[in-house]
Amino acid sequence: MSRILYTGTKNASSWAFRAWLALKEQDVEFDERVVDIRKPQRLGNLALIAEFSPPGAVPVLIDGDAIIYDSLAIMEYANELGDGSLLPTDMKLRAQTRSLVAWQHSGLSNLCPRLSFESSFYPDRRAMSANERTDTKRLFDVFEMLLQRNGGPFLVGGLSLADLMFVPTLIRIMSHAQNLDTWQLTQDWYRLLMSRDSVQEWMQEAMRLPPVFLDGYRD
Ligand SMILES: N[C@@H](CCC(=O)N[C@@H](CS)C(=O)NCC(=O)O)C(=O)O
Repeated sequence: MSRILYTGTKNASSWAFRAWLALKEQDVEFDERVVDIRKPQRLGNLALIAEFSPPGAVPVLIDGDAIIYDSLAIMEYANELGDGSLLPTDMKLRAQTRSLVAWQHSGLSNLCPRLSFESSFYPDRRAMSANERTDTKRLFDVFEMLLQRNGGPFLVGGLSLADLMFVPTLIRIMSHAQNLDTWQLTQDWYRLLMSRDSVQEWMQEAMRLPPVFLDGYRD
């Protein structure tokens, strides 16, 4: 197999998760090399990645002589290698999908840095702060509106890159949130995503790993 995806530790690497999901969902064959991104070995392992991929980060996909780095580039490439169904054919819906993808990819909110992907797997999780609840409301209101307007079951109708981009974010939020009654469509959408073979495969492995504890979680 000349196609190799370098991913990260499965309970710590949300960006690698997204790229991996797009390849799986498009039935693209690839070999996987898991890079241990936990400290203290993180720096040394990523230095090895930097020898062939300028950002020195995961994910990175090697396909023959092409080196494709950054989750979003890999997701788009996976879609093109596959049947292209992860971006809608309708131009406006496609632009909407790309807006959602770009929103997540460019930071989304203050939610992700403090509510790390790693923390989704902690046995003893803290309650969300008031700010985190406010950010969740803002985001979930958007999801609820999109699921209603586009008719579901996914954000823009059929499964798209936008859904896959948000999977790790949903996992972070759902593992910490308390009362989600206001967002019934969003809950159904989350359950549907979590039931997919691709998501299950990654998560089953992630849940078997020892938790990666980060500083600042309880501050
Ligand atoms: N924008 C990049 C972010 C990738 C990223 O931050 N990956 C983490 C692991 S999930 C990493 O390798 N960080 C090391 C670094 O950026 O130096 C992408 O979307 O792929």
